[in-house]
Amino acid sequence: MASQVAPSNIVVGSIVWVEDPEAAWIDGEVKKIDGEEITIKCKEKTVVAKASNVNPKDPEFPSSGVEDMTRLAYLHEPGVLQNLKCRFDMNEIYTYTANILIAVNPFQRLPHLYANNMMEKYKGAALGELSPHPFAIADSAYRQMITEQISQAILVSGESGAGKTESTKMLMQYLAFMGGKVNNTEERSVEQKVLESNPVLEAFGNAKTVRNNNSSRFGKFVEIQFNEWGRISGAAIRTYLLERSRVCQVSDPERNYHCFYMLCAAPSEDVEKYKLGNPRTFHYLNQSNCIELDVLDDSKEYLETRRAMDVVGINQAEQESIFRVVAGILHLGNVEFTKGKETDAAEPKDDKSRLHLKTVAELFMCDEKSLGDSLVKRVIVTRGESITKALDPSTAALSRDALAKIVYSKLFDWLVEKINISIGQDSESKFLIGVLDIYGFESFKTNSFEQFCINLTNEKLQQHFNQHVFKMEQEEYKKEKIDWSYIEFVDNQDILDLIEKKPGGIIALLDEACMFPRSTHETFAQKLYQTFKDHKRFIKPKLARTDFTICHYAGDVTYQTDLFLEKNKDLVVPEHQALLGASRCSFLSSLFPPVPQESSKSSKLSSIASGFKLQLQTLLETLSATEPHYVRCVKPNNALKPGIFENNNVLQQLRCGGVLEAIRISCAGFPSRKIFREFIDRFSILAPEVLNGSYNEVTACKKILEKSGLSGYQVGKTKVFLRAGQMAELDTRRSEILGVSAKVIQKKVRSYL
Ligand code: AD9
Ligand code: MG
Repeated sequence: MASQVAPSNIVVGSIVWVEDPEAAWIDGEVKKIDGEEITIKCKEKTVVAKASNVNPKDPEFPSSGVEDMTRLAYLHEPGVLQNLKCRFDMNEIYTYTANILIAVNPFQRLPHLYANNMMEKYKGAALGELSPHPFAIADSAYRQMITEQISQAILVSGESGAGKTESTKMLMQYLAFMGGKVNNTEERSVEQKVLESNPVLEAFGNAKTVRNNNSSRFGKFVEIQFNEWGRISGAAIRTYLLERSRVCQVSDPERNYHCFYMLCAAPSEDVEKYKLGNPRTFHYLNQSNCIELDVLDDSKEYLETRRAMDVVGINQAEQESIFRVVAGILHLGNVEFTKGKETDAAEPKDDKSRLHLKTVAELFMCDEKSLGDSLVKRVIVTRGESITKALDPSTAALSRDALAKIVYSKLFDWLVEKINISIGQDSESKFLIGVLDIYGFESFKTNSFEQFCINLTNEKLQQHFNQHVFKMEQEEYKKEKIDWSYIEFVDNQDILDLIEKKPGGIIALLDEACMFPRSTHETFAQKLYQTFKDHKRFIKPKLARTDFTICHYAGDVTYQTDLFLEKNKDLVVPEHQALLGASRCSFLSSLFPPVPQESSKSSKLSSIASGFKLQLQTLLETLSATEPHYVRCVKPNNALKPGIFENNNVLQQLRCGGVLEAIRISCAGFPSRKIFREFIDRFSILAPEVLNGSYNEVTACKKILEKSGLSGYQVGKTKVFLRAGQMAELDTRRSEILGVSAKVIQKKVRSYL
């Protein structure tokens, strides 16, 4: 971020921040200035730096930092970082940037932040009056909904393990507290069901990864509906892209979904009923050495999950079926295949595999022979003739995994739908508050289709954020006809076009490739190279044959196309469909309703990427009808440990979340504004003569401002626009005149920034 203070402010003897490859920024004293070169004596070394890499350090930086970044004397990268770190060291993990809440994950319980009476304290307090907190954001959303009668959204973002889900739970808890009813009946209230949906969805949709012991492997938008009295009257949960591959493939030291381990640790009667036992005996779990987690007691979690399922309205019979199916998936994973004696056709490897197959048939309540056949045979229809083809062992294993994945993902969707039905929607609802907990930007060593979809999500949300923070700001200035040299911001529309333009974007080309039986990831990659060879945001990496790079707003990401085609096909193998559709377990058969003839044979492809794109479009439409609030979560270290704050790591996340950019824009412009009438009501005391009746509103405002001696402000058509800090200055003067202690006012003025 460019310095806002001209380097000419830096003289010999100034204390400055200078860029450092390890610590990001270090401080020291200027010893010599030689044109563009500045020599700085830091604690451990002397650095010679270019003037553009040096920023002034605030000599009066308060030892406890500031609660709102916009109050920093110098608003630049090192200042922002110093403030966050200094607060983090005092266990103050929340900080505002105007009305964006930055939350740094403490990786430890901090009781002072979540004491019992905290929600009561935040109720009705203006944003900024109390310490920064998710409760304050939720309260402000709730109050705006009531007073302005507009739906609200709280968008929580950040990388994996940054604390999105924990923050989301606090927001929901607060909204339930504000909008809940006194409930004297047996019936569970809507808000109880909403809150208890969390442990249920976490049991089936969260897993331990290297980045987070309780990583959500799906995105979630919870829409809480309110009636005209501001009481919760319904809710809807929408989920996005559950990671399916985890059901069959777990890399060390990660885990599969929590529910599998919970079930293995269930009370003995359940374990016996489902023929389970040591999780290490199951292929879908033992690919990783990580089975138990210190932080999670699977047997306790099992009982907790069952209890939460009761609350959200999943009855005992349904719970039985769900866990029976989960157990069936584990047994399915243990069916191994080998070549038959005479042919290459796959058959179960040994008695053990046959026994597991039998158990799966029992648990799935389907015919054992049909189950076996559905794994090792395919019926191919060509020109009206059907031929049965035997699969080889490795294809049969893939078929087995495909079955496990489709059953699990349908089970997850069923849970979400069931919870939604049980909570109930209020179609008459006047307003809603949506809370979005969705995966942050991802860039790993290898990036596949999942990262591609996740990063598309982030591009869309970033555009929404840009539009809100930047475009709204500029439009307001334009509308008010005030002088404003347009601050440039990086619009990412070109990246969105590259990905989702129809026809011609990457998703369209991917769908096309999926429709042609001869396409491979090689032909797909070639097509991308040809189509986008001149696109600014697309790069063919030098040595790569099938990889491609997208220049995302948050950085370049190189994707490996190997599994793109396979992962994009949203197809249920007809044999699996027929098998499970005929299951005697009504729960399982309901997950596979008969497919209408038309669509089963039509060549139209059902594509995951296109489906997801549509889902995102709906989400963005919902969001655009709301007033957004932002919570940006930051992960201070990759060790997931308390007390460690890694500067470079944090900076990177602030950049990706657009936080630094938002600060710059907001402070470079006019962050405080007031309509004329309100301005006069508040500040006429600074120039009482304006009240004598001879001034219209505009001139009255101008008069007050002139007398105040401020400069740089602007007077628009209906509002006064003030620069950062000026509202506070006016308030201080007002309070001096009123004789009110400046201290009290100082505390209040934060809310105007
Ligand atoms: V992921 O994209 O779903 O992998 P999240 O959701 O961003 O990720 P999560 O909320 O699950 O991260 O937080 C990770 C862990 O950090 C939690 O399990 C807690 O152990 C820890 N955490 C996060 N926020 C807090 C907090 N406010 N107080 C204490 C926290 N611990
Ligand atoms: Mg999460």
